[in-house]
Amino acid sequence: MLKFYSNPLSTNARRVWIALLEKEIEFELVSLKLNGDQFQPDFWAISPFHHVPVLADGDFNIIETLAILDYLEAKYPAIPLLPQNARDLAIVRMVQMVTVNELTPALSPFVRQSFGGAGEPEKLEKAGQQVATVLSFFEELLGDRPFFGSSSAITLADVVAGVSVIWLPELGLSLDNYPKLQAWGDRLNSRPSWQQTQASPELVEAFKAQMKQLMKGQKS
Ligand SMILES: N[C@@H](CCC(=O)N[C@@H](CS)C(=O)NCC(=O)O)C(=O)O
Repeated sequence: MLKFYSNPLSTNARRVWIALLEKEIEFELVSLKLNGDQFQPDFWAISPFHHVPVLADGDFNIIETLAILDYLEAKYPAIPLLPQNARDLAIVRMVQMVTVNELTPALSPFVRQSFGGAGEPEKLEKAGQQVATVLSFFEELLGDRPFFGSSSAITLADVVAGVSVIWLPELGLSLDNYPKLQAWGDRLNSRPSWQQTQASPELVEAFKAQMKQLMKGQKS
């Protein structure tokens, strides 16, 4: 059986977890705490950059979220998460890559701030503009369809972008100017795969408290 190395608070691992559930693939969940256990030799041997997620299929270990998603799609095509036609496939890839290359780095100063880090107004302003550019691009690309690149079924674009976009309000980044994305986020959040992989509020609060302590240590 597939082994899925994860952590309940990892956005990257959540993407793989959602894909596994959406595709109804059986797997064994191995949960890491990421409190140093990712540096244990056994795990380091399968994940050379000590990150989750990792998917182990027999003796084949796959790292990198997007590679894992592609592997699952190719090996388990019965419930597809990628469209077939060229235009929609390009939409899915654009959304995936813009999420990873443009949105994720822009969120760093907001994440820092949410953990009590020093707010750096210039950085926040610039990053806020970048987030707005991404959201406008996504709003346009989604159009009147329920999912990115599909009128009928969830795609890997929804899985990858959704996990980040639904988090934005918690970081103080409103979705009010993006009604289509807001409705799309609600649609994703109501799916069993999203609800099942939602980290518990207790876990989130404990993590925030731990990060705030760390930030305090860095300031003093
Ligand atoms: N590019 C990797 C990034 C994975 C990543 O950054 N994972 C984080 C959790 S979201 C992690 O394992 N951090 C622990 C560490 O780096 O020691 C991917 O897309 O899978």
